[in-house]
Amino acid sequence: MSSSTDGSFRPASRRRAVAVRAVIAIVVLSMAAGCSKDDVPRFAMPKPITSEGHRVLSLWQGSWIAALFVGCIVWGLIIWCVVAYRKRGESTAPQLAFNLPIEVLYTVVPVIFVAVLFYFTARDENAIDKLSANPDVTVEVVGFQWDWQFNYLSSADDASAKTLAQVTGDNAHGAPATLELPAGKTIRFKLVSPDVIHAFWVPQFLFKRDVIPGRENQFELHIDADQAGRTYVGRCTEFCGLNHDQMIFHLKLVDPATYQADLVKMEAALKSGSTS
Ligand SMILES: [Cu+2]
Repeated sequence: MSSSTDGSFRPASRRRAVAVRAVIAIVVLSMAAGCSKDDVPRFAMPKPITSEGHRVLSLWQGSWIAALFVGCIVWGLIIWCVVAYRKRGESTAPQLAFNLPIEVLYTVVPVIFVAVLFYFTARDENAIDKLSANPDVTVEVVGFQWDWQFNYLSSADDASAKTLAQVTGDNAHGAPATLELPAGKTIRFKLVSPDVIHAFWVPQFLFKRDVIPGRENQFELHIDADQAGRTYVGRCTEFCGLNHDQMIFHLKLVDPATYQADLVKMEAALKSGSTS
């Protein structure tokens, strides 16, 4: 027992419980107060450059904050138990068989956490996997040992699509393919492979997908409008043989007018048989 500020006596355990609650409240309030989206750390993720990437980043940040919140409570309780219930003498500690309310609590609370994480993950996965009827640009991505070919298609419809332009890399001679895309537009990617499994990845997309022989994988990304003028490096992320590490390409983002002008040049190059 100890004396409180108003002169009355308050049990030490109650005082500790109040202190724990105060610490939790301070942590939660300091995380929430005055935090704009850009203030939240990215937890080792690159800065996203697509609408879908921003969505993935929010999910990643939310999961980390929830995990850290739970972690702080667990670490705090462990430290509290170690300090408050340390050995003080030779007498045997009280032997407790079970505590039903506590057991119900530590079963129900984790189930709620998992359900919440599942809900947000399923919601975002469905949104990211959605395909539009008429994307602005459709690119067939051919991953092969150990390079990339990009076929710009006239439409997303497999039956009627024609190849407008083609870019093929030559990583063996230090000339990776350049995938040029317009910023501010929706891009449909169709992934195919003639040989083994590869994986298409641009780190700043915060997204990657396998390139599988005999199966066409599709997805869409909407590139941020402020990305015109930027270039990034894309990679294969599925070990696909001896020169897997050299299987890179460049992503070049331009404004839509520049893209249209360059596409006309690439179409002319394909017709004349002088594609890169
Ligand atoms: Cu590879």
